[in-house]
Amino acid sequence: MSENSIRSLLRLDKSLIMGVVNITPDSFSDGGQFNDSSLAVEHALSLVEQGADILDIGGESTRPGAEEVSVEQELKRVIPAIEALKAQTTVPISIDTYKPQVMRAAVEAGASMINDVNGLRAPGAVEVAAAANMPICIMHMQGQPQTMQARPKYESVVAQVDAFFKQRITTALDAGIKLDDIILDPGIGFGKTLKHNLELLKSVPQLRVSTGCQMLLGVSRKSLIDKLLGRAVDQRLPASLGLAVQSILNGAKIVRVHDVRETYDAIRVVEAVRNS
Ligand code: 7PJ
Repeated sequence: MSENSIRSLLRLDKSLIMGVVNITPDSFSDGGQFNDSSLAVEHALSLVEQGADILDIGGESTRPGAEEVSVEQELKRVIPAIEALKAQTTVPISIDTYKPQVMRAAVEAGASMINDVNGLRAPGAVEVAAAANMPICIMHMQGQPQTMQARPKYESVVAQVDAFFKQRITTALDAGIKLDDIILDPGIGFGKTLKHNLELLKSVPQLRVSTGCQMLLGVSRKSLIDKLLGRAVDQRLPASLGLAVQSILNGAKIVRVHDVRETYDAIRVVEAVRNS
């Protein structure tokens, strides 16, 4: 079998753009435009044209307050899309799920990365991720999507996220996941106030050194931009680009974004300066 392509990308001296492909009727930032599988595939292929390095396919919204969907429903949304994309592009596919059954089926259908907003905490998730033998993003979330923004509370958000990462790394390594395959994400907007989000964004260099892992940041169109600037979701592109650039300059390896073309340009000019 050929080397996992995301592993090769992770070794390159290059920032990676993960394009968001939501296949949900309630996904908050694309208004559910892509809730049909074939529309989602078309959208994903346009993100490839725009410069996406990785496609992140998700079938359950984890936006604050969103409802859970069943395994069957989630499979029906994501598996046909992954199969269709495998036939039409070589850009690697990440599966955005916390459900081990969906992880396993997505990997069988051709996904080559797992993106778990729940940090492999669902029963069986660590085992499925280990068996998949591929890069895995472990995200921090306080609480559950339904209630996480009700009352986020930390003594020290950075210390607690750092401790969570270390605990999850230990669990992942014990299950046989390779350290180089672990990508960490502080989970901007997942059980955090504006202050918590800003502190975490500022602490990316420190979290990287402390854990030794590569980092992924998801800031695109998030509500912290509204809290800072009072911008509706369709007015958040400039601030999203600012945060993506900030994340890359702070050492993040991957940014997860909706606006791939614009992010591509922003990041390539930053890299040109860095590599000059
Ligand atoms: C994130 C995610 C994130 C990772 C979502 C949205 C909400 N996965 N899935 N990191 N956010 N790893 O797209 O705004 O920040 S769903």
